[in-house]
Amino acid sequence: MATTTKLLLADLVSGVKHVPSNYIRPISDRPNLSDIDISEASISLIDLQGLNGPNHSHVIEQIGLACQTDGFFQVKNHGVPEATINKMLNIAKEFFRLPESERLKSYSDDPTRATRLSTSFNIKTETVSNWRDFLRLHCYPLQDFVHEWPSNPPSFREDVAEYCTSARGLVLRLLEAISESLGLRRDYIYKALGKHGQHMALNYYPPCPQPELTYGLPGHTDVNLITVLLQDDVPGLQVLRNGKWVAINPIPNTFVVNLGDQMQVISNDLFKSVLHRALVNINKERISIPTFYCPSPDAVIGPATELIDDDHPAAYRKFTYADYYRRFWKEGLDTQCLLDKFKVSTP
Ligand SMILES: O=C(O)CCC(=O)C(=O)O
Repeated sequence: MATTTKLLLADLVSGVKHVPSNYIRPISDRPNLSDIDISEASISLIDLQGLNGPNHSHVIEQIGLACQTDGFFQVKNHGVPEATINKMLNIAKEFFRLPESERLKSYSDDPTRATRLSTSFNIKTETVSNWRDFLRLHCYPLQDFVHEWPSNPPSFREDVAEYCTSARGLVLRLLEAISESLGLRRDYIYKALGKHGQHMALNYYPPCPQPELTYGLPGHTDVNLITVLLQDDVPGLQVLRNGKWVAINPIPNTFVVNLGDQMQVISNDLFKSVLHRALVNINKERISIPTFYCPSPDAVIGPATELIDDDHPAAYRKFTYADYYRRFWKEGLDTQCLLDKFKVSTP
């Protein structure tokens, strides 16, 4: 076979009939139908409209329960306008359809870059590749980063800025509700994040001729505080619940919310950062757009003092988010127990 110098998966595999060997997972680590939960019970869909009226406490209870049991929930009536969502999905699609030479202007394999197009997860450290290209953008504070973003398609910066500003508004409401559901002051989590950070990824999963051999993303937890995921109409996301994978199939105009490792730490293990993965599709490309909300690098993260007592000692030591984040990119997605390395050591 001729050698190729293609950097991005979409260009490398256009028209291939077989998954290249470096994308094939060992047999014990492939999407396996017997591991999939086909019962009806999916992840809760919570109506956020209720936060503003007499149902407020009920919605807070629903959020708290979902955070304790699944670490995942879906939201509707979330306040992000449908037009903003549609523009975001369309501009992402247009970006990944640009000619290779145009997309490659944003390419970098350096995970410390604030704006970069890359492939798989971390091609410098991983042994098996993932069936994904992604554009990663830092987006808060917006004015610090927007000038670095792609300027093609021409409305990219405007459409993405509108989306991420609105997504941030949703995250801030969720942070208040989650603080309240933990019995903390409503601004507790907001104030625990230093100057705050917001990143997003535009994930592009090309059609895959043998989806049973590989992953778009293998099982991983999110390193950040909370993720709000927008997905197009192609299924692929699965969440681990009681040892089985549960699909979260797309519902138009809703978001999937999941807690990341930092929320598990702040909640002193009351709330969970849960494994999830993305499968790929034989016929269809798929786009998903996670907004990763995070502490600023210098923020010191640890369990909320109010959640520590004799019966519930602090489960984690204090650390800076920069420390945690650096270790995440170094050790890779296959490290399922990064949180354990920040636990208070037991005698
Ligand atoms: O594509 C998805 O549905 C999940 C994406 C994800 O987990 C991630 O980007 O970390």
